[in-house]
Amino acid sequence: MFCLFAAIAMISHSPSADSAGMNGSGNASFSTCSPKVCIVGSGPAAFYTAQSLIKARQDVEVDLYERLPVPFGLVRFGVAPDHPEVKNVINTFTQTAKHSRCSFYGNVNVGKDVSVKELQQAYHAVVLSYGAEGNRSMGVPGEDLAGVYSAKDFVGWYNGLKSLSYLSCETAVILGQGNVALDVARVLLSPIDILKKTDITQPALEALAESQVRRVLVVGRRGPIQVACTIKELREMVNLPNTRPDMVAADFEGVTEALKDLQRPRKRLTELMLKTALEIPGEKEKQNKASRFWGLRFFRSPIEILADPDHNRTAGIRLGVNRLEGSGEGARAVLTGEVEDVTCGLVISSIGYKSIPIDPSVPFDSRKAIVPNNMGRIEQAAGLYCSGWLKTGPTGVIATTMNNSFDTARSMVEDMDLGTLDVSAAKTGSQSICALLEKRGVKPVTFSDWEKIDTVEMRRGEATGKPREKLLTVEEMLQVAQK
Ligand SMILES: Cc1cc2nc3c(=O)[nH]c(=O)nc-3n(C[C@H](O)[C@H](O)[C@H](O)COP(=O)(O)OP(=O)(O)OC[C@H]3O[C@@H](n4cnc5c(N)ncnc54)[C@H](O)[C@@H]3O)c2cc1C
Ligand SMILES: NC(=O)c1ccc[n+]([C@@H]2O[C@H](COP(=O)([O-])OP(=O)(O)OC[C@H]3O[C@@H](n4cnc5c(N)ncnc54)[C@H](OP(=O)(O)O)[C@@H]3O)[C@@H](O)[C@H]2O)c1
Ligand SMILES: *[C@@H]1O[C@H](CO)[C@@H](O)[C@H](O)[C@H]1NC(C)=O
Ligand SMILES: *[C@@H]1O[C@H](CO)[C@@H](O)[C@H](O)[C@H]1NC(C)=O
Ligand SMILES: *[C@@H]1O[C@H](CO)[C@@H](O)[C@H](O)[C@H]1NC(C)=O
Ligand SMILES: *[C@@H]1O[C@H](CO)[C@@H](O)[C@H](O)[C@H]1NC(C)=O
Ligand SMILES: CC(=O)N[C@H]1CO[C@H](CO)[C@@H](O)[C@@H]1O
Repeated sequence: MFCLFAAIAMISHSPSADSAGMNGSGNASFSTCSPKVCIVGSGPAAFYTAQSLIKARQDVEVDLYERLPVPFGLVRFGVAPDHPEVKNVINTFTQTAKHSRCSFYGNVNVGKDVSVKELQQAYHAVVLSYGAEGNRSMGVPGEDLAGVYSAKDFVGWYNGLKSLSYLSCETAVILGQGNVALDVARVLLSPIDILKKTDITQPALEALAESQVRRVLVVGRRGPIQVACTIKELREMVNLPNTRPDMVAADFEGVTEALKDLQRPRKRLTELMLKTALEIPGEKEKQNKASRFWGLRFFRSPIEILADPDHNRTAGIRLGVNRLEGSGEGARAVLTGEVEDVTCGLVISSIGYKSIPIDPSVPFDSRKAIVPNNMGRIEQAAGLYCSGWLKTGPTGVIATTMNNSFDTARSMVEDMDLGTLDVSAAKTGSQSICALLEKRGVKPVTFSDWEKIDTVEMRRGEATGKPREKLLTVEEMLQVAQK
């Protein structure tokens, strides 16, 4: 109560007090009493939650804590290099980060460097927006052989998060038929001339230039009507230069008849698949010259990764043949007992990401792999909120994440207005957290530090005609940031 009174008094008596409170750099009593919110993560969920909070309340101050020295989450480390237009959201995120009531602290691993309890003591509210950093595992023998990767690691490799590569085989099998699977298939088969103009990492570009991979099979456990990808991404495969689709016409039995019952987006997607599958190969001139193939395979579940006994490497995959129970999007795959072996040297499991718990004090539903919440309010934990993939599970495009983050911000503002989220006591915010981090030898990377990294990356890219050449290790990033 006292704080609120002081703030009002200051605004009405001093013409400069308003700006002192608003820009967050003044340290009048108004500033210490404004609601302080901390967000864990700096992907789309974190930035859209911050943006919405700052807009809805003129007094709230928001600090973002990010594990990596660089911001933007999957926009930097997930989105495919040949989709630069998707990354334009970075401009909006940068505006938010530069807002006077928003601060970025990179290189802070929440759960390790600082606990959620400590954040809760320093802030009125804590929003967990740390995404889905784990992978769903196939749970089949051979998953740990050389030549088997999760899509998460493979995507991380071409986007600068990991070092791995083994592309000296002819056939790659991708499990799962979502958009991530198609991203991976497209990058594996894209002409180097296209990739070299993107922000793909140099080591990945070099490995892809030498790649022996000629054939990529994208395998789903259910049928054509149940694929998880969207039409834009399928069309990109169909139009990929120098490649030819290689489908099994028998997989499409009954699909033409089922078209009439499908909703419009699913119907158009299925029509494109049908046309691609049933088109006579070699019909188009470009197809005659194609030296690379991609195909969707249906009704197959992974049973075992087969090893080359001499080298302990992947030599193939055993797939179980399924039949469908039920119809439409809810149909279930059931093993028939029949199996089929496919020779391949590379297996990429793209069956979805998975959130992981980062702090034992936070409720976590391990079955659904999300934080249990009601409109972003974490259940049984006052002052704790969540947004993004941690809240919903690892599905949805950036626009979906934006919507659900706005919903979380709306819940928070409601709670502040109603008083169910108490923001009356003064909180120390980043001041005490930074002191803690310093004691622990952790040096946060600020947003202007990130801008130094950004500048270096763009300058390095200019030399080779790419939008940027990413720094590949945390050490390198810190070196540039802290210069
Ligand atoms: C491979 C791939 C490609 C995609 N391509 C597209 C696309 O083309 N178009 C589209 O619209 N959508 C795309 N998406 C979906 C989109 O990326 C997601 O909707 C969105 O990124 C989810 O946002 P988020 O903030 O919840 O998670 P994330 O983007 O994952 O952000 C989470 C952040 O939290 C940080 N973090 C994790 N743990 C900690 C910790 N302990 N302490 C502090 N920080 C932590 C992470 O480093 C990360 O920066 C793609 C997704 C994937 C996986
Ligand atoms: N360009 C873009 O806009 C873009 C790019 C990348 C990602 N994204 C978005 O990011 C989100 C995540 O994408 P995603 O591809 O990781 O996930 P997804 O869309 O959920 O696809 C997962 C795929 O894995 C399969 N699968 C799941 N568990 C399996 C199992 N145990 N065995 C075999 N197959 C299994 C699913 O089949 P079932 O259907 O049978 O479960 C599905 O085909 C999606 O919403 C996607 O649209 C968008
Ligand atoms: C913020 O407020 C302080 C104190 O009134 C003032 O000196 C400073 O110039 C302001 N900064 C910005 C960026 O507005
Ligand atoms: C503002 O805070 C800083 C340290 O946080 C302190 O050094 C300074 O004296 C304070 N200024 C005023 C006007 O209170
Ligand atoms: C393959 O694995 C087996 C058992 O793990 C091991 O004994 C053998 O030395 C390995 N061979 C090679 C070539 O790595
Ligand atoms: C986001 O919300 C808006 C407004 O409610 C809606 O029109 C839009 O379809 C939603 N987008 C997604 C991807 O969910
Ligand atoms: C194939 C793969 O990369 N699997 C990883 C999935 O994530 C777990 C941890 O959650 C790792 O242990 C696996 O190696």
